[in-house]
Amino acid sequence: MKHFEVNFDGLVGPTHNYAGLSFGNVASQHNAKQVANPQQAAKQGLDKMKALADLGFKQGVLAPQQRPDLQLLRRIGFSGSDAKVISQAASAAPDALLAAYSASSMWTANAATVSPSADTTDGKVHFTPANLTNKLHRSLEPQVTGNILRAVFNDSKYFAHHQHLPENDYYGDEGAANHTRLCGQYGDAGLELFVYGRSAADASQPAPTRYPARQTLEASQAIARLHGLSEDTALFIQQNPQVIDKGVFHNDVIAVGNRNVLFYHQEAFLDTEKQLARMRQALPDVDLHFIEVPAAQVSVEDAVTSYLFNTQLVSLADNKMALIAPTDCQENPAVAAYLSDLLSQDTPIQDVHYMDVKQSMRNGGGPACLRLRVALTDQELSAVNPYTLLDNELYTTLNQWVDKHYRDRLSFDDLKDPQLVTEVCTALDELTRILNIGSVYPFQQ
Ligand code: SUG
Repeated sequence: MKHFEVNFDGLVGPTHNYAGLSFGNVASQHNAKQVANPQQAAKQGLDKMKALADLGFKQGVLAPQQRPDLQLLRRIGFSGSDAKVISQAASAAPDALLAAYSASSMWTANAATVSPSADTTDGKVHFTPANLTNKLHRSLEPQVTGNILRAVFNDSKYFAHHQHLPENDYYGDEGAANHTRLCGQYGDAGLELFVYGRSAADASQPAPTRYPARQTLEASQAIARLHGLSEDTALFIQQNPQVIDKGVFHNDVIAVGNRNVLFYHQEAFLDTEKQLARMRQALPDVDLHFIEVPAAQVSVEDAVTSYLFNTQLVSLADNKMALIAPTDCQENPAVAAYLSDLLSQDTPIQDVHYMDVKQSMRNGGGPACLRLRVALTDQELSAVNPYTLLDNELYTTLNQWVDKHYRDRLSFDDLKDPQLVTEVCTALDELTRILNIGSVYPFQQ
């Protein structure tokens, strides 16, 4: 049997904009109210997917969400025609209109947590959409995310889908952004690392004081239970609260793992040595490589602005690996120097490929935020909806679809235009046919 890690990237939706919605995410706050270019954002994302596919990796596409979320606006008291709802919200509750319009589902690292079949007791691949309770605009995603995941992984013989966790910050869950997996080969049983920001039950535990900890220990434990992971298969690690307070709102902004390699910043975790010892103990037969980036070489601030750790760490031949990094890493002198030093060392990481995903980066979303990793056997892969797997034809079709339907500038004032609602629905209706995912959106039901 063959095994693959397939990256499912979020297709950037037609309403991509800069609304400053994410307190604790430095880029989102810093770039609030800039004019966005949804067309360029979607194309940068498609180019990243194509580059990975061209390197020989399996690459999938996840559809964006329906925006604006008119159900949110109606639920908070706006009524009448869609146009009236939008114009009323624009003057009486502009923040709610911005939340309703966010294209944040593009960051599919936050779509769900996925446990591969080699780790789970029933031998199925398990999916739990993230509830994303910490931010209003993101809390609108889990239901439709679940619909989309079911339409892509649509075979109960191989895939188990769970409902998202209860919608309260006690069970705040941000999905795969706080989850990584160490293993020998993708098909071997692995160790799933769940990184949380605070304990909801025990307020005496360390927690950040400036910015929110979005993921709780209780949420991570619930996901491990739902997915049928044993005590030996799940390790719960606390993120260093001080780095959350410096803008590390998800663990994938400060650490990334792939197979036998964990690449992380010196200040990423609490009790780092103890946790590394546990990893070694849990995987005695795996030749683990812990690549710790010293704060003296790359500060947490440089990691946050460059997204050095929001890189995709991918496997090449002969147990070598490459980083898929944002071009911002080339532009930061400390990070560029670190990477050239890293490549001269004897570690599995032997190459770096740079991608321009600046439209997404300005909202705090790097290459790794834009993808959900799913490790699959060849049998499981053949049960995936084939229309969502990227090849040259789908790349061309999706580019044409973007050209036809997307605007090349979007500002807050543009969100008041009721024509945008119709434009998005027309585009998404066509997309569901391209990706053959059925009626996943509220407007189609
Ligand atoms: O949740 N930004 C996203 C970025 C998510 C990045 N994902 C990972 N690290 N995996 C967030 O903060 C900003 C939207 C705005 O301000 O318009 C936003 O939602």
